[in-house]
Amino acid sequence: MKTVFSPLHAGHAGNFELISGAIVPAFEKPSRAEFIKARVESEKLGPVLPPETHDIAAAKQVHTSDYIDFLPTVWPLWEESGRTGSAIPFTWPTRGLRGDVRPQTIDALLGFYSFDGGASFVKGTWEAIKSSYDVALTAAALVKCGEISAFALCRPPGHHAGAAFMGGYCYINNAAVAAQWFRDQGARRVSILDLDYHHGNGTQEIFYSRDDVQVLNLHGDPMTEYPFFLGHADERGAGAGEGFNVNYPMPFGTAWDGWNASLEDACAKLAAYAPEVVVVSLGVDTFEKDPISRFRLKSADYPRIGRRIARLGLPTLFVMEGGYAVEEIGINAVGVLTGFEDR
Ligand code: FKS
Ligand code: ZN
Repeated sequence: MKTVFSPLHAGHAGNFELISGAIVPAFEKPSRAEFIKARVESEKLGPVLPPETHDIAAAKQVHTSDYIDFLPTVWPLWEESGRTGSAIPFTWPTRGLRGDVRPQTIDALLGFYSFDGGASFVKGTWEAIKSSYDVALTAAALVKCGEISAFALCRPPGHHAGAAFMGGYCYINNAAVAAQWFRDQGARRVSILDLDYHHGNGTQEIFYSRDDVQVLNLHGDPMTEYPFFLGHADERGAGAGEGFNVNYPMPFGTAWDGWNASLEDACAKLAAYAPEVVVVSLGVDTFEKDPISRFRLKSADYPRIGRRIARLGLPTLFVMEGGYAVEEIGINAVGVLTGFEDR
């Protein structure tokens, strides 16, 4: 399997986040991608290719044009306002406030285009976002051109980003962009299988009213787990999309047996939908030693996931999302991929 990777992710570094009452270095850090790349190489998964540069237009097929245009302006506006450090949102137009009026200062715009303070900017953040987008589309093109599968080693991740907002370490929704790109290239139906520990609220929002992209999501129950405000089992899609969004919220402590039962059900629904291509939002923060998550999957479980996905017999694009146990992130992520190749 070919991997697409860009070193430009590394400029998105030194970010901070608010967690458990303290501001700490962000868990989403450059070494994550480097450990995965190292494991791709040591396991001889296949060649590691640089991305080709893609026009930003494909991002605007799933995100609003004004949101995408905002992203490269953040750091310049931040510097113009005389600040250093990290640009972090801190005020949101929630219930009772005006979310329909686009404000004018950088602090206001950061809040207007986000749902939490988890997507911050440093100097190299936009270049990393763009490279992650290029990685996803380059890997998607490999699948379109006949590869059975490809691995988009994206960083930053994407599945929390909605049509007009960032959050949860995510800016451009790489998996959604790729799925839409497959549609625009002629695929009639695309399935997105989101295996990250956290619900892919952005992906759900983007495709919620559509029947041409099926979205299946396995995750920690939002009653108790981030992102809290989406991802319940009764969210099944709207209008033409009714029945094409499927959520599998699971309790803290879920281990292989419980998680695999959800995977089996999701795979059955996916097979019944008969898509032309599958996009896997590959998060490995379901791991028992993940520092911010509460499922109990073991390293030996990840190849089993890959084997199950391979049994669908469909062209498959793997798009990297979360995973914070950096020592094992490569073993687990690449474990899915070698499992897919049944080796
Ligand atoms: C407050 C604590 C909230 C945010 C967790 C974000 C998870 C991101 C992810 C992704 F795949 F997008 F990377 N924790 N700062 O793993 O879902
Ligand atoms: Zn996650």
